[in-house]
Amino acid sequence: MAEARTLGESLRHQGVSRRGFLKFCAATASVMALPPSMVPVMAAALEKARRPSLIWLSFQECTGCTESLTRSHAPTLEDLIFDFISLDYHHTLQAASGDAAEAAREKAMHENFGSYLLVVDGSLPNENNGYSTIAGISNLEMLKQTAEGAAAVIAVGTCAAFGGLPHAAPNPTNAVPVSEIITDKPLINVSGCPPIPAVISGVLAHYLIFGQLPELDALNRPLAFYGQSIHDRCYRRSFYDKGLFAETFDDEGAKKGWCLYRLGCKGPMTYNACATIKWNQGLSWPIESGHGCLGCSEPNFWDAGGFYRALSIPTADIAKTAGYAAATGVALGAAAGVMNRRKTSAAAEKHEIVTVDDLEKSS
Ligand code: FSX
Repeated sequence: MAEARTLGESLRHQGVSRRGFLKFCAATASVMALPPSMVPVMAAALEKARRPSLIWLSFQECTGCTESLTRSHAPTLEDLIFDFISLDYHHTLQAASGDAAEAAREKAMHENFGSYLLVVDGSLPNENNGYSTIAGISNLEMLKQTAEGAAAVIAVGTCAAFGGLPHAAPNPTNAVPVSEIITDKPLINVSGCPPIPAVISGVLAHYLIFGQLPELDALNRPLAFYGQSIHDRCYRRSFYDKGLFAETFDDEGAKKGWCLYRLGCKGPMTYNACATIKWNQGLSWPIESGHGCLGCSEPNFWDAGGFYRALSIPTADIAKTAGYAAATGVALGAAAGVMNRRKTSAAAEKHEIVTVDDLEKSS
């Protein structure tokens, strides 16, 4: 259960040194894109903060979000974060099972009413309440019960944020995101299938430090992590700007690390921090491994017309634009960018993925 002592006291009790604590604050500030001047402010705020109770509910999902969190390296930011919170209920990580597990959830809700954090992964079956249950309680009912006393709700993963895989056609359970059920609480979407673990912990750290959710984008995602597209920060971007594209996964262009746009990369329509934070302890990320971005942090990415279909500028248009750009000295990136914005602006505003096929159907 949440402890009365402050985080500073709790960390000292666990033998975390002052130096280790400040290193944690500096790493967290960097992940959250905060200036170094914020480190002492964070340290002071965290010292005084009390470990909040956190209840984590998992509904229709693949457990990838929890896997992502547990695959983070050690000693981790995430380890420290879990010293900073009291994780009172989590199906996969808790030791208790059966009645004892449910009793822990009820105790945490009761003792911390109004102040605990609720994390949800997975979407909600909104059609057949018996489709997915925990301890005989439907997912819908458990979410409503648990959200009632929560200070804020964090929807982790694209399933909880936008419906995700269970929402994909034909959506047999009428899966809906958390935001369609809980409308009277501060709610943040940490999308991605799965999300980057440092983004999950960064959001938790922000809440602990500032006592509120961070600044959000139009889809309720933290701007610090979802404020720029994959395309904007991609290290292959210079090849896109020069009109150099891989045409197959094993051609000369692919071997030279050229842009994966024509192989279906959804980077231009996808907002996430993979290009900067990366995965596997910052080792690599999909595009660095030679595979285009699937757009997994955007709504409807499973139904968006094919992971390997190119986005909205048909190949012929790219060629035309490249010719025009070469002839006039206008950079392809700028010209293609204008074309891309014009053709997809309505969808882009909603951050939806639009493929060539979609455009051809609608024209
Ligand atoms: Fe969904 Fe997460 Fe993808 Fe899986 O909990 S976001 S299917 S990684 O597990 O919810």
